[in-house]
Amino acid sequence: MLPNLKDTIAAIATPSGQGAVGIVRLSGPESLPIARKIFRPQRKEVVFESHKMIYGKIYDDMRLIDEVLVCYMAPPNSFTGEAVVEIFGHGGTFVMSQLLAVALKGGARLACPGEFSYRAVLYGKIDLTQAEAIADVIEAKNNQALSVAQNNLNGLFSKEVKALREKLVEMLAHMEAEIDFSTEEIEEETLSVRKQKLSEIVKRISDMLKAYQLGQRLYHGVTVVICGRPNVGKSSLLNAILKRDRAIVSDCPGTTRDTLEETIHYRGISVSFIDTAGIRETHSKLEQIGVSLAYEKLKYADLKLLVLDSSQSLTQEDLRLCEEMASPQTIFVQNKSDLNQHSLFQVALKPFSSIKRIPICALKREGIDTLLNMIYEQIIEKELETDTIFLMKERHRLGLEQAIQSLSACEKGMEAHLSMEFLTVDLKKAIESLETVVGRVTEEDIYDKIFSTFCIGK
Ligand SMILES: Nc1nc2c(ncn2[C@@H]2O[C@H](COP(=O)(O)OP(=O)(O)OP(=O)(O)O)[C@@H](O)[C@H]2O)c(=O)[nH]1
Ligand SMILES: [Mg+2]
Repeated sequence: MLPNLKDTIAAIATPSGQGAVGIVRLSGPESLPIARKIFRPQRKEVVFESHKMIYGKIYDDMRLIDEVLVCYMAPPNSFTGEAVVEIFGHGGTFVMSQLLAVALKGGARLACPGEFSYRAVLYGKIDLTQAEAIADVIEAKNNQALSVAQNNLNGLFSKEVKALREKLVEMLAHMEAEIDFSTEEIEEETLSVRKQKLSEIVKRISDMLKAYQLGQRLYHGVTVVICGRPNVGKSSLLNAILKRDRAIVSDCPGTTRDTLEETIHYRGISVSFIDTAGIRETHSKLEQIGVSLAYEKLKYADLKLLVLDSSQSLTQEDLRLCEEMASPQTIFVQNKSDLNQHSLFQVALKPFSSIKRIPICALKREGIDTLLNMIYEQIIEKELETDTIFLMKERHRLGLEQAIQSLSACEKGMEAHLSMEFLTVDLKKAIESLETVVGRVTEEDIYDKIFSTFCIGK
């Protein structure tokens, strides 16, 4: 449900807990009158000027609540674009809740989750992607995610989408003019120039979609599944990565039955490693469950480590797994490099020369850093070299994908020499899809889909 925008809202804007300073924020038409009611400046003659701190005390009738600094921000030069008052008090949980209570008693309503940011969007202070980025900056779990969120907050992403939208609007205007007037009067863009422009826009949007996946990985972290037949050293590898004995290791094939998941932070990215049961045909019910769990985890892996025992020749099971898993998302980990390599080991691997591989010794923790680096490069670094801006929301992806679909339909239509009326329908759809990414969605949509997930005070 949409909150009432006529209300003046208040909330504690700083995190709960002990802090040197805490802020209660008010936004709305009554902010200043409420501040006048509850705040007594030290120097009686001072007047509220925009963006100026005033020192004084907050009272609940006669009862002193806190010694504070108060800052008034006149519209439209505030975070929400409305009249905003921020009260900087002493940051204890109790004091803050008392300050908030006085503001509410003075006539404000407690803000709904995300309502400050929601108002900021409605009053044109920030756009949707920036509002979402606020939540992301606050929630960002690691450095990479933080810089991605900041990119969005700075509006880089929306600037790009808006620029693409402008180009399409311009093209649409030309095309509509051609429908309305006879073609001699209009300086006509040739069909090929127009096609060229469209395909450039499609290319740019597909780059952004690729970056979406990377953004997801940076933000949520990545999952790496360790798999292979029994006894090759999967659990030893997990332990070597974690530098502690997390998983049971034994020379008895079929030791690991369950999946074990542990997360490390590597160069600012959280990487979850999942150790799985050794994959083999088995009559043991428990082991069978373990094997199907392993396959389940493999489905959602960002990267797969297929562990092989290089001191032995590849078994039928190894070969089957190599074939099943041969893909750019797989690394062959040749374990037990401390033992003599079996003479047939490399020979058997010949058909898989395109797959990345690395020798390691999990037992002595040799080659682990190189492996981690390889994982990092595989998932992150290569793609980071692109200059694309990263997106983080499913909503962005959907909007961009729909835009591409409509643009492709438009391109096909051009090739088939369809009439301009048909082409403009697709173009309009594409423009609308881009608009769902940066704005112009219904207000109810905005509130329900985005802001209601924020915490109060943002
Ligand atoms: N020499 C040598 N032995 C290793 C190495 N890595 C693991 N092993 C041994 O190989 C045996 C199996 O190791 P695990 O880590 O339990 O193997 P696993 O793949 O998890 O086995 P399952 O859980 O049964 O599927 C143990 O005896 C380990 O000590 C290594 O690098 N060199
Ligand atoms: Mg194991």
